Amino acid sequence: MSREKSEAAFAQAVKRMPGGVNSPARAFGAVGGTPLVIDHAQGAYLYDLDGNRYIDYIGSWGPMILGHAHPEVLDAVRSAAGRGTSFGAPTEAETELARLIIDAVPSVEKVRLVNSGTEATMSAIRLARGFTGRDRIVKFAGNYHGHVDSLLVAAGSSAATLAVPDSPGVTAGASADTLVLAYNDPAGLEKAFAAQGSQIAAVIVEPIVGNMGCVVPTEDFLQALRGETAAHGALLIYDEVMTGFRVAYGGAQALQAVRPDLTTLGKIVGGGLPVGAYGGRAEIMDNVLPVGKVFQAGTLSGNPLATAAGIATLRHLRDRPPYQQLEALGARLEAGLRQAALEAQVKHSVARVGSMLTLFFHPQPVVDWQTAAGCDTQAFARFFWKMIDQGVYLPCSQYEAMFISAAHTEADIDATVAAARQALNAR
Ligand code: HOZ
Repeated sequence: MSREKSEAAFAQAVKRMPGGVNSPARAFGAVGGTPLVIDHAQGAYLYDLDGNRYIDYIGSWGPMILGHAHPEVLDAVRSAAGRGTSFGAPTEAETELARLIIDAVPSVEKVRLVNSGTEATMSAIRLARGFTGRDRIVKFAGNYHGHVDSLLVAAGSSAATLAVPDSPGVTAGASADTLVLAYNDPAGLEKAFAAQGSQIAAVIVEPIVGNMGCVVPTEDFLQALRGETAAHGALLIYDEVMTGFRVAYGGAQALQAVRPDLTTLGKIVGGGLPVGAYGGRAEIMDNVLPVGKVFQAGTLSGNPLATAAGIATLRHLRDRPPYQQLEALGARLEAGLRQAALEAQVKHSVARVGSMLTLFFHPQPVVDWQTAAGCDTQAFARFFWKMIDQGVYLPCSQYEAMFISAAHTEADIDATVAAARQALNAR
């Protein structure tokens, strides 16, 4: 498999952009080698500049649940573009995307559209602080909430992958009010609230983690999140940038008994274009300017093209839900990977919720950052490249989840498992 054209194009990129990329998650930092430069994508497949085809399990890091270049999404974007690309004034389409989100996500009564998941979490944190009049924020080690200063502490995703969980440039002041606790540790949470409960504005959490690989919360942890925040007058923020419209149409909260106060969204809600959103109880959301005093703004927020892609994607997911099909494909992939790892005698564990999945190179289930950090990341890197060589494009880090789309077929899954069997046996 030649990758000459990718290599030449990336050499040009490196001269002009830091690391050759516009987001470090793409830089192959954890697996080594040169990133593939993508020419186009269709359905479940990516095609690089050399014409190689890959079964794609990144899905643009989550948004492409319908598969790439879905005709309904493309038609919606083309039609919106013909009417103008940005107005800086209200449109009916914004209200329609807001309606779709509110109808889908159980705890959301009002919503504000922004341009990315990072903007959504940054804004939700500011709103929580403004609403409660408190400063402290609780986050969990290995959870990632975008590159917001106050949340870029013990962060997952690229921060964990590239070993900069606490970034230079984040001032001590910006993170001084951030309290980092262990995921899935109700006792730790109770202790923190017992000591500092009256100062805590909010707890922000990935209700199913995707950013240290897929990590599933325990029922006790979820109950403690809701119980402790409610008892101390703090808000509970569910970061559903990854899980929203992914694990269920209504997100993780539709699968769990817990209802958060605020929810952040991104990825699928924009159908592959840049959209984020934050929403929650009207009583809280009405503290945002211009009704309330918490400032948050954006020239391209609710942009017509992005909104059109989001509406087309959510309508499809609502009217022809693929979630049973995704569950079946996910279960097939999980069973196949487990079997392949067992046969190859690879120490492993697998975590999955619907179409989000991680094969951890760790003998025990990964429940928090401490266990995640014990994964054999070198073994992962070798596995990654052996999969690439067989035409399977996995997330290029042990600490990212695989995403399956509705465009994947059983044949794609079976080909992936066959490739994994070979890759794991060839170590
Ligand atoms: N938030 C994405 C999944 N961890 C990473 C995408 C990126 O940072 O480029």
